[in-house]
Amino acid sequence: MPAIVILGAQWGDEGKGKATDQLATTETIDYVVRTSGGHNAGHTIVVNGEKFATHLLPSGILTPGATSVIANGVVVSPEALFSELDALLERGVEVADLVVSANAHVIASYHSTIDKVAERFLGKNKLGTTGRGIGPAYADKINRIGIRVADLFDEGILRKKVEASLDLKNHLLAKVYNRRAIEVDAVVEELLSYVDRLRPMVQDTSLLLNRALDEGRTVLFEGAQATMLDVDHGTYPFVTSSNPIAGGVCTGAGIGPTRIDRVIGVIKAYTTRVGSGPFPTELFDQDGENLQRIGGEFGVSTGRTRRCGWYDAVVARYASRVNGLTEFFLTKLDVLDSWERIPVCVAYEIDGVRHDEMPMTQTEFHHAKPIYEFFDGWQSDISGCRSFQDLPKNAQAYVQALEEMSGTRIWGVGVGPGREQTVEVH
Ligand code: 2SA
Ligand code: GDP
Ligand code: MG
Repeated sequence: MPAIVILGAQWGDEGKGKATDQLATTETIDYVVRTSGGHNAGHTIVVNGEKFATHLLPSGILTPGATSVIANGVVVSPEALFSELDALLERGVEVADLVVSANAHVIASYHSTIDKVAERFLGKNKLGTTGRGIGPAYADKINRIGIRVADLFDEGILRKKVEASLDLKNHLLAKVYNRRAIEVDAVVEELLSYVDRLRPMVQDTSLLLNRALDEGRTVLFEGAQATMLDVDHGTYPFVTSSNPIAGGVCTGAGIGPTRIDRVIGVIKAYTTRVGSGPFPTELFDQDGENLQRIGGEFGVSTGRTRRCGWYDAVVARYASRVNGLTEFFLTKLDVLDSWERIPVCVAYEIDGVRHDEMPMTQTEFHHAKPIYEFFDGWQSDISGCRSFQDLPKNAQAYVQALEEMSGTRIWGVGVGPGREQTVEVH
């Protein structure tokens, strides 16, 4: 299977890092590629009981033998890139080769400054961004005043581009946000300081990946964020500024859609969300607190508490559809071990009308009330199960019911964070 996509089917933090790592243990993966987002991602991988988190780096960086690629669709903070790499090296990890696209856009320090002041300015209407400068960097890209990795290698071009980019921003900072201007010299100097270390990593990654696929190599495209955070198909404006859906892999890597063989949607056995925005199955009671505590639901990059709710099959069907999923990887089933009865949202009620599919508008989605079906819990510890048949009958029934209502078959089920804690379904 040469080209495989792994992506988030809900609002992020479904366990994409674990799914990627799981795949790498069963297939020989030659390339692990990030195609969207930046260091706002947070993927956790537990290897031999040791916990690793990646943010900008593909989680394949922990798989020696596989080449990690940061493709053109990613926004790259060189500072974050090297501090993340150094942190792994300091822990004595054998890191994989890393390639960075010449066309990827750069996040400079001013992008995160603007991200943070804009959020503060919005007050209670804030989006709840990670403050990492993701939105402002993508805005510059679309406004055609972005800085690309290749620009760092020509000081003259870099200076002109930084000047152009800061022109309007400094005006905004002074007039709207009442802030000091950002100095061009300081920005250029900082960016130039990364050049020597970055240069050997930079390649035409579209060419690299297409050639790899021509040669029958296995390429894994690792998603960041998730379907419901997609700027086109998510809960706009409460979304990230990129396209984490399967289509984003093509634009973000420079490969055609016909090259993709498998699209795996990672989905939790319940739902979480960080930041602002609608979330129909969100719980504000003891069940929500229990999911948060038992599931350890804290942001990997910012440490923020994640909002928690029950599994939403409408979201799952929507993710199946907009991504053309070939399978789901269901994570965190073990978190539900102690419940006697588990609700699952099968449809929404919106202004008195039942909706089996995602409503067309965000106004309707904001008013969506979950219609629940209830499943018997299994009330036993499943973290030691290693095959589907090992799971208690009620857990098997829960997985089968989710599969039936979610639109795509379930390939594997996570019963714990560890590399070995996965059960294959078929
Ligand atoms: P941004 O910073 O512009 O991308 O924020 C816009 C929205 O996207 C959400 N977002 C995320 N949601 C879940 N997980 C994310 N990554 C980290 C993790 C989150 C963390 O994996 O744990 O550490 O807090 C992520 N990144 C962006 C964000 O909450 C906004 O709603
Ligand atoms: P990602 O952003 O999708 O890669 O997910 P995160 O790493 O942000 O969050 C997922 C969290 O769930 C991590 O702490 C994982 O170690 C953990 N995790 C993943 N799969 C499972 C599972 O099946 N069971 C349990 N208990 N934890 C899991
Ligand atoms: Mg995460």
